[in-house]
Amino acid sequence: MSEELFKQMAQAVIDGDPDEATALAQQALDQKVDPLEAINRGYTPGMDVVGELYSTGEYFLPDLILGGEAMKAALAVLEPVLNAGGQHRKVLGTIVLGTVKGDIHEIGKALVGSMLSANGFQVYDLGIDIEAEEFVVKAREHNADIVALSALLTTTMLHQRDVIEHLAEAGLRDRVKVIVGGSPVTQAWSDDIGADGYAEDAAGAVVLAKKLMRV
Ligand code: B12
Repeated sequence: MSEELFKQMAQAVIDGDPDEATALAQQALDQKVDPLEAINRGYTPGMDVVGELYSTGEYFLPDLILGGEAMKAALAVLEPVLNAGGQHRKVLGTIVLGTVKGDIHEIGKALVGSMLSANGFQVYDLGIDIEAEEFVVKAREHNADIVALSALLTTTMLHQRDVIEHLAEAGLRDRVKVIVGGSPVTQAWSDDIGADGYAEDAAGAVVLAKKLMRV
């Protein structure tokens, strides 16, 4: 039964229909479908189709925007449930998170932030289009254990390296771990720029952050 619901969720994103995406998210909660599964098997595959249609020239920028709006509408319903129960646990570590300079993709980054906080991390989400210097300032201010960098463009992933260099210049690199992610990012890239780890998705980010904090 969930398979059909997942297909409808993907379709709501492909159609750029926030109302339908919201209704389906509510339906999933009513039917006790795991919200993370709804995101990973319903809405995200829809986003992938939107991306493919955009790259083949069948969709244009407004279609990307509408797809993003539909996904955000669904997350607004699902994220509070993902976050529930994460409030009173011992803090596992402090994470400064953001999308790097020149990049305004926020959906995946926000999901990573929600999952990390739901799993016991204190997360400071700086937002999108964040300068390398700002990551350094906030890492110092919050005494961060981990800086988490999102990049969705092949052009902006280069700024992940800049942040690592800025942290080193500020003398923080030996006490702050850096994790990287976003669709063009790979383990090879993470190794290449000297990051401490890469994860493919939000659940993987939690596993990685726990591993780095040795919990
Ligand atoms: C929605 C979208 C947009 C929306 C974003 C809306 C928003 N509020 O975020 C808008 C319309 C603004 C947009 C703009 C652009 N976009 Co766009 N966009 C997308 C799209 C369709 C979906 C992205 C998304 O939200 N996915 C869903 C989330 C859940 O997945 P995710 O972001 O990958 O995140 C997951 C993982 O990557 C990982 N993760 C993410 N961050 C991190 C961080 C860490 C530390 C870790 C561990 C893990 C991790 O976990 C997340 C959750 O599972 C993608 C295609 C795609 N399939 O990726 C194109 C795509 C990324 N966009 C693209 C392009 C070209 C653009 C524009 C340049 C278009 C233009 N001509 O203006 C602009 C760039 C603007 C800018 N300067 O940033 C290209 C990038 C090509 C490339 N290789 O560089 C893509 C791949 C589309 C395509 N196939 O051509 N876009």
